[in-house]
Amino acid sequence: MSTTLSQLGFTPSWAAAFAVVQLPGTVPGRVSHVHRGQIDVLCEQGSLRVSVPSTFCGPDGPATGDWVAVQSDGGPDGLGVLRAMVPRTSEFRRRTSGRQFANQTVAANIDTVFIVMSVNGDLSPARVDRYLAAVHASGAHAVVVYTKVDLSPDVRLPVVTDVPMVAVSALTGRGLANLIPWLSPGSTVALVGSSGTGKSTLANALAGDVVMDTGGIRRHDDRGKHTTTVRALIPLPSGACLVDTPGMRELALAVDDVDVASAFSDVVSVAQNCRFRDCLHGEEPGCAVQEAIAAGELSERRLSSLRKLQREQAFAQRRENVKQKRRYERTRQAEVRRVTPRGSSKY
Ligand SMILES: Nc1nc2c(ncn2[C@@H]2O[C@H](COP(=O)(O)OP(=O)(O)O)[C@@H](O)[C@H]2O)c(=O)[nH]1
Ligand SMILES: [Mg+2]
Ligand SMILES: [Zn+2]
Repeated sequence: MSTTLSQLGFTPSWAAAFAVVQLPGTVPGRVSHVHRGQIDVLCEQGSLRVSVPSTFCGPDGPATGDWVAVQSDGGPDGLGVLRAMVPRTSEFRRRTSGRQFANQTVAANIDTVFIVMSVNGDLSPARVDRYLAAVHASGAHAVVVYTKVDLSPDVRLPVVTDVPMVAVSALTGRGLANLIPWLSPGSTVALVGSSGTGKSTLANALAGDVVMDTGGIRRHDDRGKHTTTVRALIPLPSGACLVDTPGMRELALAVDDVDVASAFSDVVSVAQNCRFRDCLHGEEPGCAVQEAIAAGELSERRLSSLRKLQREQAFAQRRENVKQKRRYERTRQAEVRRVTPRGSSKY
């Protein structure tokens, strides 16, 4: 199947940005999949497997949704070569699980992030708060999409904040039309959420075709691997482009997302009326936040979500500082060894 660049969201402003980085002998393309040391790039000629030179590796390397300049040949084993990355307009990032405390860009150049939650699973407003904070940091807009409403038609959906909320069933098609406002030509939407919430099924429904592998929750858990194996970048009939992401067990904010409060403007704006500037919104007299919670104008959960994320980020920052200090000391020791010839310090 061949795809035109405009179906992938190549707007005139991207063409202009590409012209800036364009190198002779390269073509523009959009990253549809990231493998180890290689990426799949959709371009005018179709899908290209492209090798990623080591200068592009690491946390700032290409992610699904990136616009890149590729040379269609010249790589090892006849692969293409990544030559340049076009600067991003937005990036949805997370901290990888495990002890590395490294950041990962899940999707780049996203206009709207659909936070996908299934109504039959554990509907967790606290988790939505967490995703909302990550979307806020990404520079994209957020929509909460509640899926599988056919399973629990009477469920009461939690209203989280003033973020748009849409309830759908990918199986019956109910509610899908309400997503149209975010699927205009040239725009890119990313689906994020835990695995099994129905992201790939929703992608197939919006594509009107089976473009993604979907799997039961059980099969996914048993094998402990993602069932999202087809493409992650899907041009939709509406002219929008969709990015499906592998499910995440728990979303941790990127290590350097320090300004968590900016994603909680509802809490912050009320807090401006606290009597004390350094109010911790606990037992202090004249705490406007506690007053708003008592009056039912602010949910207590929003305050606790903010606090939890702030604690987590402070911890991640301390870890990061220790890591950088160690790295600095290692380089310094290496330098000392380099300028001090072996044996010269003996006497
Ligand atoms: N009843 C119902 N099941 C759904 C719906 N959407 C997805 N599912 C099922 O939920 C399971 C996980 O779906 P999948 O799309 O693979 O989830 P993903 O991990 O988020 O990509 C599959 O068994 C789907 O058939 C829906 O709208 N209604
Ligand atoms: Mg999936
Ligand atoms: Zn207060």
